[in-house]
Amino acid sequence: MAVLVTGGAGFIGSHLVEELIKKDQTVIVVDNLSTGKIENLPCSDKVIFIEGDISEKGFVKELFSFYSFDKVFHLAAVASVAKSVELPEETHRTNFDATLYLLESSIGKVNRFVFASSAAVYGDLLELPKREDMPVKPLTPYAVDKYASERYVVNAFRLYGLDSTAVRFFNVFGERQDPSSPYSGVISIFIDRIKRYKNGEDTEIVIYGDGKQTRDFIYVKDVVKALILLSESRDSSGEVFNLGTGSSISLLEILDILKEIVGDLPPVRFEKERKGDIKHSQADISKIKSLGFSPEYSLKEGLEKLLFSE
Ligand code: NAD
Ligand code: UD2
Repeated sequence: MAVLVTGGAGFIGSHLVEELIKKDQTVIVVDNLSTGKIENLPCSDKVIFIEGDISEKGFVKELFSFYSFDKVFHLAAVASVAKSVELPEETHRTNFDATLYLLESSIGKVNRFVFASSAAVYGDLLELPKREDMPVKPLTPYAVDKYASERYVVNAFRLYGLDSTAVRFFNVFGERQDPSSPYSGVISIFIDRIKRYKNGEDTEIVIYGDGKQTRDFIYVKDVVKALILLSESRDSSGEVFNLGTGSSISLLEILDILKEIVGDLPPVRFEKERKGDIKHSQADISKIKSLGFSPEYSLKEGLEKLLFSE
């Protein structure tokens, strides 16, 4: 039986697909290519790409009537918080309705269902590090949809016996993360600017606020390792897990590491702090560690890989 990866042509999804085919799985990728790219996918006869929109109920039904899936990794989403604020109804269809369509189709048919949630569900509550049993405060349509989806996902275990798990990603970085929007992951933007600068372009790094804000950055290969582990563990059913490294670092400290690796950096300009920005974020990862997970890559190793990749 095949494995379904929704959003498999996106940043994180494409790394997951790569790893699944190394494990000799046949992978069906469903993606509407709204932000994903076909070039992100490995060329392999183990990958079947279907262009489609998971917010169309008929499409999801047809997909499940045509294929049998052993596992579903549901990663497709409108991942931009800014877009969810701008277009709440449209993004809700992908970020929430589609989760229900996939869940309903999976009950009684699929052996494992893993859903990509987000640390955004914690909002701006101050207590750190974040544990899964702490209160949540979803502040944007994106965060509300992620939280509602994850409740449906984990409840599907209790109510219908679907082995389902929700994973709250903290700040993921790595190859193929698109740096083109100001709301793209900050590391992808920094690396893009450094590469341009090295190529002689007139460019700069912008820091919003004082640069002392901290985040828990996890390298994408470690995210993939965790997703596969969760999909193989019986103890993860009906549970929510944080996924980060368990430590956080400030933007200024990241710039120090980057300087250590590449020598000189583009000029740095400080801008006003962004509205809605949270100051600090850090995951408590004891729960996922108890299943045997530990991150393999240090931030510096991840940054080096990114800097020296194409
Ligand atoms: P991405 O935008 O690269 O990937 C999302 C993929 O979903 C894209 O390929 C896009 O084309 C596809 N997609 C969007 N709407 C679709 C639809 N209606 N039908 C079919 N495909 C659709 O983003 P990513 O960073 O790889 O994020 C993957 C998942 O992880 C998302 O659910 C995101 O919310 C979550 N997440 C990411 C981060 C991060 O740091 N990157 C943090 C928290 C959560
Ligand atoms: C992440 C998610 C977002 C949402 C949020 C919830 C990403 C890309 N974004 O936002 O979707 O889930 O968490 O809390 O994963 N910054 C700069 N210069 C830049 C770009 C960013 O200073 O050129 C700052 C930005 O203002 C913020 C920090 O860097 O303080 C991290 O920004 P981000 O967009 O990478 O991630 P975050 O945590 O704000």
